[in-house]
Amino acid sequence: MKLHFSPNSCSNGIHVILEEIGVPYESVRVNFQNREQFSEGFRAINPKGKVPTLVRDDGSVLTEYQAIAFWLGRSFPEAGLLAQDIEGQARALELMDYMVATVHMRGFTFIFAPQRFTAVEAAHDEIRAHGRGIVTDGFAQLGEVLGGRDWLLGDYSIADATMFYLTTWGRGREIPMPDNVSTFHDRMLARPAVQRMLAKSAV
Ligand SMILES: N[C@@H](CCC(=O)N[C@@H](CS)C(=O)NCC(=O)O)C(=O)O
Repeated sequence: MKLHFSPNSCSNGIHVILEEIGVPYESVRVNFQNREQFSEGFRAINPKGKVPTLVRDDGSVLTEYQAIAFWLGRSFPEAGLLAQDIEGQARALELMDYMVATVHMRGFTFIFAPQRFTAVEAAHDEIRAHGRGIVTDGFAQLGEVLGGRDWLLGDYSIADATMFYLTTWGRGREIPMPDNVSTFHDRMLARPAVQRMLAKSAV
């Protein structure tokens, strides 16, 4: 397998999942600074120009975060990163969809890239503030799900690897998060798989 990733992006979550699984894979950096995601070479692999992009051993390409995480969880059950039963799988998808489609796409993207939504510079602060509201609410909701447990669904899962990329961004932007979410982030940082991912993706 080959993961096309960009450091400190949402591909960090998939990168962690691959490290947790422990099978051999190659990681290939897509250099956003050079706008490599828009290059002909990368577009030939993923026409959407996004990471994470996973090239599987049969050469087929899988895109979209939740699909990749679900496929990895199902394909490597021995790693124990996804419940075997349909209820547990639906709960993992429910959480990941909220984290990626809402907290990331409707929250952090507004904070990081308001210029994508309007060229009117005077409106950028308002767009950023809107994003911060979505993210702050997101962390509060995720904190409710986590409660007093170590991991979102009880057992460590693909959902936790996903929350880690959001809490990393949240720490970077000093976005308030409930204590249990902040502690969750530190718990993730202590995992050897996370440390390996951070070392491999350091630029
Ligand atoms: N819906 C996509 C979103 C992925 C996404 O937004 N990736 C960002 C990095 S966090 C990206 O590749 N951005 C490059 C760009 O938009 O130019 C997914 O779930 O995989």
